[in-house]
Amino acid sequence: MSEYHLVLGDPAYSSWSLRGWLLFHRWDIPCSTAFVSFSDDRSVAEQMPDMAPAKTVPALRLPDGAILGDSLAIAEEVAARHPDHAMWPTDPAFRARARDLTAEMHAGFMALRNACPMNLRCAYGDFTADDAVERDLARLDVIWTHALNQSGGPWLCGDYSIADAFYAPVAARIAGYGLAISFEAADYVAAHLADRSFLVWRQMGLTQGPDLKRYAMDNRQVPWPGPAG
Ligand SMILES: N[C@@H](CCC(=O)N[C@@H](CS)C(=O)NCC(=O)O)C(=O)O
Repeated sequence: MSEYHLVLGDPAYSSWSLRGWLLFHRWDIPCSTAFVSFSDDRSVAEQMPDMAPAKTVPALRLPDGAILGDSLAIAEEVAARHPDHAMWPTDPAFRARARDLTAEMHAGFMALRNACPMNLRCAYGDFTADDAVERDLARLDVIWTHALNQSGGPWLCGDYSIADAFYAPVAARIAGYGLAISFEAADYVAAHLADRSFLVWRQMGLTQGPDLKRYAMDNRQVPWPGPAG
C-alpha cells in the first residue's frame, strides 16, 4: 500500500464525502478512490469491509494501512502529513480561527443539514426555511462575515483551507435551496460554486449513480445557481 485510499458516497448526495474528497483534490494530493452506493441494500459498512472498523464515508486508508472513519480526523491527519501544503493556515490567528470554524461545522448546523439534504442535481425556487434552519443560517452569517472581514475573502482564513472544504456542502445547500443570507455570505457561497474542485465534484454528482428519491423535495425546481463546469 503506497498511497492514500479514499472511500466515498454518491457524489450528488454525500456531503461528508465532498469534504473528504476536497482535502485531496484541492491540494493535489494523490489518492485512489472507491465509491459505495446509497441505493445499495447493504449498509455503507457492509459495502466496504476492507475499511473496517470505519462505518461511514468518507473513510480513508493511510499509506501505512491505518484506517480513519471521520472527516475531521482525516483532515487533521492529512494536514499533519503534508505541512508544506498549509491545509491549515500558517498564520497563527487564521489557523486558530480555521480550527474553530471547522469544529463548529463538524459538530453543528443540524437543523440545516436535516431540513436541506445536499442534492447537487437540483435547485429549488420556493423552499421555506423553518425557524431552526433560520437560526443556523443566522449563525453561519455571523461566523462567515466575521472571518471574511478578517481575511478579506474570498476564503474564510486567507488562502483556501480545511475550514473552507468543510463549509463547501453547506454553501451548496444554501445555493440549492435558495436560502436567504447576507451579501457577504452570498459572495462566499458563490466562491464555492465557482471553485474548480467543487465543479469537478459536482460533475461527478451529475453523472454518477441513480437519482435517489429520498433526497428529492416537492418544491419547484430552478436552474442550478452556479457555473455548470
Ligand atoms: N462524522 C462523520 C460523518 C460521516 C457520515 O455520516 N457519512 C454519511 C454519508 S454523508 C454516511 O456514511 N452514512 C451512512 C451511515 O450512517 O450508515 C464524518 O465526519 O465523516
